[in-house]
Amino acid sequence: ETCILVGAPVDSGKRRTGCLMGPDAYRTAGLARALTDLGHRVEDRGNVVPNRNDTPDHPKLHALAETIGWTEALAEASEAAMKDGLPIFMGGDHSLSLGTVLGAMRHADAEGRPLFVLWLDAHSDYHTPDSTDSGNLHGTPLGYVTGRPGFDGFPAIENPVRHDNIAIIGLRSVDTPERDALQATTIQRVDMREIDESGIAKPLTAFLERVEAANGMLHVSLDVDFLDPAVAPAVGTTVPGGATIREGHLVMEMLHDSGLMTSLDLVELNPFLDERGRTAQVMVELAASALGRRVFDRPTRAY
Ligand code: DIR
Ligand code: MN
Ligand code: MN
Ligand code: MN
Repeated sequence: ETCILVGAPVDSGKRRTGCLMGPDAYRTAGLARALTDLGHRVEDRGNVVPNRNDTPDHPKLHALAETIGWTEALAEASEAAMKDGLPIFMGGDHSLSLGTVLGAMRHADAEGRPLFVLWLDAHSDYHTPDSTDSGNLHGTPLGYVTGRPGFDGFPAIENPVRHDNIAIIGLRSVDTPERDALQATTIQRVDMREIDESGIAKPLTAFLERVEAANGMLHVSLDVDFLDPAVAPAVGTTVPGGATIREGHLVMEMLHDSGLMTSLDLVELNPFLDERGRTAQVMVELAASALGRRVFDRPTRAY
C-alpha cells in the first residue's frame, strides 16, 4: 500500500488553539516509520496551505473565512492524494474533514462508487451553521457532507453522502439540535451505552458488511476524543467515559482486516495539552493497527 501523509494544521474550527501543532507531533511520534516498518511505501506531502478567502466575519461563526479557505484547499489535496494511494490526514481540528471528506466524495464519484464514512468521536459533528450554539465549525462536518443547509460560502455539495452510508461510533456528547436531527435520519448511531452492552465489534461489523456489499469506498475520521481522556488527554473537548485503548485497536484492526478503508483523518490532537507526546503516540499506534500491525497473523478475517 502507498500511504500518503498530508499535514492539515487546521486550527480555525474552534477557539482553543494548538491543533496546528498536530502534524509535526505525528511526524515526531514516528508515524512514517511505523508505516514503513509494516512494509508500506510512505510519502509525506508536507502541510496543506489554506486558500485565501474574503468572506466577511460572521456574528456567530468563528473564523468562517479561514475555514472555507481550508475546506477548498483540503478538498483538492484529498482528491489528488486518493488518486495516488491511501491518504492519512494529520490534523488539525475536525473542521479539516469538511475538506477531506469532500475530496473523498469527488474521488468516489469519479470512480462511480458510493462513499461511506465512519466517524469515531464522542460528538456527532452534525451541526449546521444555523444550529450550532458554540459557533465552532469543527462541530459541523457531518452536517456539511450530508448536504444540510446553511453552508453559505463553502463549496457546494453536489452528491451528498447518504445517511445509510454513515456510522458514528463512540457518542456521548450530542447537542439537542443535533440529537433531534440525527434521530430523524438512518445514520447508524452507536453510543457508549451500546458499546458497553454489546461490544464495539458488533455494530462495526454490521457497518463494514454494508460497505462491502455496496463496493463502497470508506473514509474513516478518528477524533482523539473518541478515546477516554485517561488514555488520550491531549484534546480540547475531553468527555469522560470514552473508548479504551483496546476498543480503539480492535476497531482499527478490524478496519485493516476488512481491506475497505480508503482514507483516514487523525483529528483534534492538541499537543500543547499533552504530556511528553503520549496522545500523539497513541494515535500513531492506532494508525499502525489500521494499516496492518498485529500481534499474530489471523487465519480468517475478524469481521
Ligand atoms: C460541540 C463540540 N458539539 C460544538 N463538538 C466537538 O461545539 O458544536 N466535536 N468537539 O468533536
Ligand atoms: Mn483510488
Ligand atoms: Mn469531532
Ligand atoms: Mn469530538
